[in-house]
Amino acid sequence: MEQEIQAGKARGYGMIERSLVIIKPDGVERCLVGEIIKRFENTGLKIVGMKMVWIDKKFAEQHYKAHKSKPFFRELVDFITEGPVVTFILEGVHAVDNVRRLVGTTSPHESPPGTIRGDFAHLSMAYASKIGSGGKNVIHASGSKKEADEEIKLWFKKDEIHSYTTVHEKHVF
Ligand code: 3AN
Repeated sequence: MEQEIQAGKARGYGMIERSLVIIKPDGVERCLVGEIIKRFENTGLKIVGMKMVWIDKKFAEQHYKAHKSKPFFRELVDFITEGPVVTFILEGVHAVDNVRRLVGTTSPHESPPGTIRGDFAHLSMAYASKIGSGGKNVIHASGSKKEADEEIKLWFKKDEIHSYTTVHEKHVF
């Protein structure tokens, strides 16, 4: 039985995914890095790559290319380049949806307590638009598997992503 479990885990059945997370400059400057990482680690999601980077505008434009036509595109780029960010890749069962569930909804004022955006922010995107800020919502997480693949390719080189076993895998995967 144990052998079958291990073999099943190794196959993943298309359900073991990776998602990209970015703790934005507001989260880093508010010293929330440890608190945020702890929430993901508590669920058993596994960090397979991690770094602190201060991206330039060109890189930010690439990351936010899907939002190029939005009225808040410039503010988005300005905000994410305002200071260093901490980015990491999380791996686990349905990682993309699970990470978004822990992060909450785009607008912190609609994000329930218990979520990262609900617990550490409260502004609305309507307010962010009015004041011309990039919507300081602490964290970014990939919105779909396709987005996760593209974002991981953009942010991480192959040799920055690691394969190892956590002690928790016996019980949480
Ligand atoms: P999410 O980050 O939840 O996937 P998206 O992809 O819809 O949200 O939006 C990307 C980012 O754009 C959000 N994280 C937020 O910071 C910002 N944003 C969204 N709507 C607005 C808005 N109306 N005004 C300013 N910034 C916004």
